[in-house]
Amino acid sequence: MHPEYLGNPAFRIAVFAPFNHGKSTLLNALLGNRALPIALRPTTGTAIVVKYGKNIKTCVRTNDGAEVCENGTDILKKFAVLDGDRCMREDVVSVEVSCPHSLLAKGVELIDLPGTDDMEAQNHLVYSQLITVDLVVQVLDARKLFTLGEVSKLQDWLMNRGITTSIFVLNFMNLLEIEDCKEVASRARSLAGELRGDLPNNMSNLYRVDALPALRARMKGDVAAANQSGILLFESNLDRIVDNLSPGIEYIRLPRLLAIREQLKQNLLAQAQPLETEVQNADRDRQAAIERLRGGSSKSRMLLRLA
Ligand SMILES: Nc1nc2c(ncn2[C@@H]2O[C@H](COP(=O)(O)OP(=O)(O)OP(=O)(O)O)[C@@H](O)[C@H]2O)c(=O)[nH]1
Ligand SMILES: [Mg+2]
Repeated sequence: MHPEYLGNPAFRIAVFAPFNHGKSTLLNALLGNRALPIALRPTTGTAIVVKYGKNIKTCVRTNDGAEVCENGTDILKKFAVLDGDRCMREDVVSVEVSCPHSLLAKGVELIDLPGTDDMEAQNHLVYSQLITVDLVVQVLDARKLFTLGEVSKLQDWLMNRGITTSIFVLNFMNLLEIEDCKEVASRARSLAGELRGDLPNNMSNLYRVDALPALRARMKGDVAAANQSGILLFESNLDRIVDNLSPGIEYIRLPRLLAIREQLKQNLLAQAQPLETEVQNADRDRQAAIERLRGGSSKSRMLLRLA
């Protein structure tokens, strides 16, 4: 976690889901631009932080200290997309895209993350990023019958780290048969109801967005289609959530620091335990040796006095 975590004025929102759930498509739909790489195979290959800028521009820093900045986002293909073996580039330190958008202009940062459940390195990166964000947007795939168990495992992980602000986006409803929509929607509602966390009562934690139709509608400027895709409602509610949570951001962040500090403490204690046992054993052996010497010959007693 960054040492300036508590003082960072940006409100950070990250998307979270297994690969191919439409995380990048959702963010693109919000931005109204195909800025972030999207594809059918595992795609996003690092944390891409989207910040406000008048024009679209990408800056990549690598571990040799170099920084490459280019207009547009084409260089993401080189630095921020998984290779044919679904591996990330190890030399990339940070990737930032600047983009014009009213949410970003307010100081929001959107973070596109790699998908989980494919490679361990990506999982590790995603989880290390999640503990630094103020709101987690969990994307659900309506075509997969998600169980409460699957989703609440993540929720437990978040809660154990003091992360209580997350919302759900139900994607791919546009690909379901009409008769299945009702059941999936009701399942998602009950799941979101069980996992409300700390959002204000008057704010929903579940949004239906058809990410790809939303992106297409946004790019065409088709307001009716955008409305139908759910992206407009999602966007305006995201705005409300940010307005509502931003003033008390320290109350979101401090519990996380405390939870993480506690976890680190417990980890360190667990690591110290074998050493502690070894020291105790050595102490016990020494005491036993001393006792033996006490009961022994005068030569032993002389050694004892020296001990
Ligand atoms: N039909 C349909 N396709 C979608 C929708 N949302 C996303 N897709 C497609 O699903 C595929 C995966 O989308 P991405 O946005 O790259 O998924 P992701 O979760 O970012 O994937 P990773 O970066 O690999 O973790 C792309 O081919 C998108 O075009 C949707 O609502 N409807
Ligand atoms: Mg992606």
